[in-house]
Amino acid sequence: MRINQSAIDQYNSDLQASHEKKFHYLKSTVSQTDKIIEHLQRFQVAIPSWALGAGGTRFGRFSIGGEPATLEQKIEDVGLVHKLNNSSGAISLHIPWDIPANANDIKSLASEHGLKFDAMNSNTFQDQANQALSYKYGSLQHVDKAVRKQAIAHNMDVIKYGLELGSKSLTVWLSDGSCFPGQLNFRKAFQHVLESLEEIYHVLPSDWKLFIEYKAFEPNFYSMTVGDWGQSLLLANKLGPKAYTLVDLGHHLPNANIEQIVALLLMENKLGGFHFNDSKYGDDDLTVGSIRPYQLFLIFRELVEGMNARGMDHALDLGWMIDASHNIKDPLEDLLQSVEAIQIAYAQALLVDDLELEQARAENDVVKAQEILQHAFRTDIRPLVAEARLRNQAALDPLGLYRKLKVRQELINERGTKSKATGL
Ligand code: LRH
Ligand code: MN
Repeated sequence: MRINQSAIDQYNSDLQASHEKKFHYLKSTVSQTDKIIEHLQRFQVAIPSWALGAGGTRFGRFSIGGEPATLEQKIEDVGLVHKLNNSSGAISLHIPWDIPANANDIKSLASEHGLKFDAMNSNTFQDQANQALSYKYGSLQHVDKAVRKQAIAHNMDVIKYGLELGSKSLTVWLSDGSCFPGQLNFRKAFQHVLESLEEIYHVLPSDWKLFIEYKAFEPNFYSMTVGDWGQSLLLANKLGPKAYTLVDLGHHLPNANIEQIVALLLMENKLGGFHFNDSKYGDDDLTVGSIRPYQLFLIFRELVEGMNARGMDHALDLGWMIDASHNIKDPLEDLLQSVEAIQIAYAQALLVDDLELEQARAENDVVKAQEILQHAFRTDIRPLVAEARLRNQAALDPLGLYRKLKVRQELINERGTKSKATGL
């Protein structure tokens, strides 16, 4: 299924008048709107290839119909999201779930949809049918050198696929760890992971980045060998300048101050990118901004301050990716909501007057500092985000148009109700 530009233009013209009214009122109440809109127009968030079907838990999975059963159909679905919001111009592949049969064909199909290939993801957290050695007790940490070698070789294969597709980064998330006290020699496990990553780092192309994604628990429930930002940073520092940490918002212990972690990793120039989602308890992989929108805003405050302090390009110098799993929502609607929530948090963060805030901090005027932040967070910035889309020839209301065009029903008509997407 494709969405024509004329459908978007027609839809926008129906909404134009009410949009203009809201946009002009907002322009009259906030300064530097054009600068913020320019930032929003350049800001692209990559879509995970593994979040285009119905996710599930060990308790069950409820299909939604019209799921993409092939890599080509996954690219088509990300293309639909990108056509509607013109802010999702990249897909992040997971190997072996998305091995391209013919890289050139896949590359040209992606460019037809205006898509690039973001970070490649390796997978040594599942055993594949034709796999010689099991990852039951870990992969890069494993006590058996042969298992580590197998996992290293897999990561090198993933880099090869990425090179063919034009990707520029590899994300390594390890499920490695232990479930019971006594099971693991923590020092040896960490050393094995470091030595294994050194072999992978050694073959990483010079213009690539290696993202080391940490996670506090699951699927191991006593220790994770790359369990927090400190362990990820330790590895990234020991590996070298191409290695960075990756922050998945759902991978922290309860009440962790993620915005502080982000501030410090940026300060150390070791923040590589994000897996945006939201959660109330564990790695719930819920819609971005659906549970803790204020935390998301505070994280973007630290991102804007930290990136400005380093003269970084907001749109290009960090990996912006979503990592979600959809148990009950239509995946494409969920992704449209997530991109919107990210744009809103980013725009509100840009609204804050940095000098005024620093002045309040210098005077320990705690009340004023909070008022400055919450004024931005309580500003309904959505007309600005919509205007940025309008200037990018996207839909003023992507979700509204998605529903008006009955996209899910169209996909079910094309693919049936039983098609199943690879992924989680
Ligand atoms: C692990 C994770 C990782 C992916 C997987 C699909 O929880 O966040 O980023 O490999 O989800
Ligand atoms: Mn993740």
